[in-house]
Amino acid sequence: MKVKISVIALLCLFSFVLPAKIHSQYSAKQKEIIAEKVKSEFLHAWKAYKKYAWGYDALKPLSKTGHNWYTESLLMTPVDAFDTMILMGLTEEANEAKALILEKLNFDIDMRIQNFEVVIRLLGGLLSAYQWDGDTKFLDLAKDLADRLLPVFNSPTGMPYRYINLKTGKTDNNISNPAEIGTLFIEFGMLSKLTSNPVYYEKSKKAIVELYNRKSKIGLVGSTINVETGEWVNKKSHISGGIDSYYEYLLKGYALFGDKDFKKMYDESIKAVNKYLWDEVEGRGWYCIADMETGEKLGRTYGALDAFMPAMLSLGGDIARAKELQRSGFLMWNLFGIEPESFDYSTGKIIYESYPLRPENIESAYYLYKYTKDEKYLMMVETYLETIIRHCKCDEGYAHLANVNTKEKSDDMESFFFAETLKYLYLTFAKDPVLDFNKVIFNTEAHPFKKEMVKGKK
Ligand code: DMJ
Repeated sequence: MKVKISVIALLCLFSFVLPAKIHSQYSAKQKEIIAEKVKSEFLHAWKAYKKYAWGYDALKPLSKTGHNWYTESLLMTPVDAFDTMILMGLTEEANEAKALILEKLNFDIDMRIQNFEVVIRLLGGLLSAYQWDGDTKFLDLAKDLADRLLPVFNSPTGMPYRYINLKTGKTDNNISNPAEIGTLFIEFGMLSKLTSNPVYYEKSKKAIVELYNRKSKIGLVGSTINVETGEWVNKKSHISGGIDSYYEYLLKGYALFGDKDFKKMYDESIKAVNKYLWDEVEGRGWYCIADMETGEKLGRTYGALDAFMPAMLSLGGDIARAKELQRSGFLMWNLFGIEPESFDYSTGKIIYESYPLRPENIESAYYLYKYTKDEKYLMMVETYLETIIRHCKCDEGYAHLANVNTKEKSDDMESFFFAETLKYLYLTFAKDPVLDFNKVIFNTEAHPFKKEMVKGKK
């Protein structure tokens, strides 16, 4: 144990050096300057997409080419980026993205797609575009997409298949996970409110409830489940990728729609998560991996995806735990000069060394700043901004890091960099009321859904 403690301590000593420019206090003017800086970084990335990948799903920033996820483009980047442009006041760019989307986006394609990714990025992006821009063509596109996706719920349990063909409705892949099953409700639920058609709300609610009903006796869920038989395939419980946004949507289902079933499900679930997964090492809190049936600890890893948790905890009212966990998230970022995908917090050893421009650590500091007004969270977000610029910026756009130790880049720029990472960086410093934090609920891809759109709607 002593050896492990000293490893972390040594890593802290050698790595915990904040970028020189970071402020310790922030005047209104300084915040405005930082917000403007984020905006110009957004433009740097968007111009590169425009120049080399216009009409494709995403830019490959090193080879300077366009890239599609599937055989044809679904315009992932423009749809994901659109509401960030609106919030940043980038009218010209928003108009050109809108024209492209309305002219080219077409879902009538014989193409197999992953339901979860398409829902959080495209359905979420289109619904948000409609709410912030007002053009009903966005809503028509969202409805067309959702209608094509509905057959995913036609499994014996009502939990969705992972893949579907957009034209034929043919589904496949019956081994899914809590995140892909549960992280549909905010988008489908919102569509029901906006179209007054309850079918989307009902089917996506049934899916998440069916998953919840299969939690273990001690209240945890596992990593993978068969949506046809309802049997768990992998019983490892954690809060990381594959489970993360299932918990997020239990909470947001109540926060956005006021549906009390969701409050009950969230309260029960978070109790078990905190009882069995919360872990402390050297006076710092983390969440571990444990067996969903017994609670036996199976691993002590934390990473970039887990870092969404302080945002969720603070939205759920547990500010104290959120603050403590964010302290760990900030340490993780600084230990390596930028956060790794995953590391062992008891030894400091990196498990996955990439950094694909993820937003979660920033999102959590943003939420905590909104709730506490403590400037230390501004300092954290500025640190995140400066290190991302330093290590990920390239001549044309921004690139993932293949390795946070060597800072070697890899040839990708995910659409969530526009939808989430740059949005949270900007909103932390932007002058109110670009967006009133209390009046929106972000979907898991940071598309802000307006609570007023739900009020009084069945
Ligand atoms: C995003 O697509 C969403 O935030 C999702 O919930 C998790 N992963 C990425 C960002 O890291």
